[in-house]
Amino acid sequence: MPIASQHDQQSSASSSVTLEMHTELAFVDDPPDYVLLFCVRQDPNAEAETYLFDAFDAFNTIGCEDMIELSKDQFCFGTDINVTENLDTSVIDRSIVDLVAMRLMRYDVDLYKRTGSRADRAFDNLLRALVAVRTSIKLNHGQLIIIDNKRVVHSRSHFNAAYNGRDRWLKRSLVQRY
Ligand SMILES: O=C(O)CCC(=O)C(=O)O
Ligand SMILES: [Fe+2]
Repeated sequence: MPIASQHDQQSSASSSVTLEMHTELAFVDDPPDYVLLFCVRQDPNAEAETYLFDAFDAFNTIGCEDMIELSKDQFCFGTDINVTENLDTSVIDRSIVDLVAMRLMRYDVDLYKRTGSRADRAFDNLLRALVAVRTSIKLNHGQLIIIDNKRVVHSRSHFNAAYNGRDRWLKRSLVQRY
């Protein structure tokens, strides 16, 4: 739900800013496999839009060199503001793409730490390819979407929040295979 103090931050409690493109928990060793978003209440003006970006489609349009770059253990993602655990954010040894499984391991525009190397260009080229395959959904009450977190990047438009008990309300679950 929107929280006034986080209205313009990159958090799921924001509302006045676009929540940037991400997969869940990009900064952990093994991010969750699925994200479930259940809409308890849509925003009264039905402005909020959830955007989905299928990496399988994006992979088709980026070059081999970028794919190889993205598969190297050389990317660093910081933790997000809702994570209170003391995680080490200095890890620069994560890959974005698993080339064998053709899976997207992680992606987060806000948390990505640039290094000024060739890796940044591959990150940006993937961003362009993802943006080109964007689809969207306006979740209505009672609807649930299940997002494959190792295939699909998601984000959310800005929307109006009134903090009057009638704001948009989603419940999120993260699911891990074992
Ligand atoms: O509000 C949305 O539609 C998506 C929010 C989101 O990305 C999340 O809660 O992880
Ligand atoms: Fe999310």
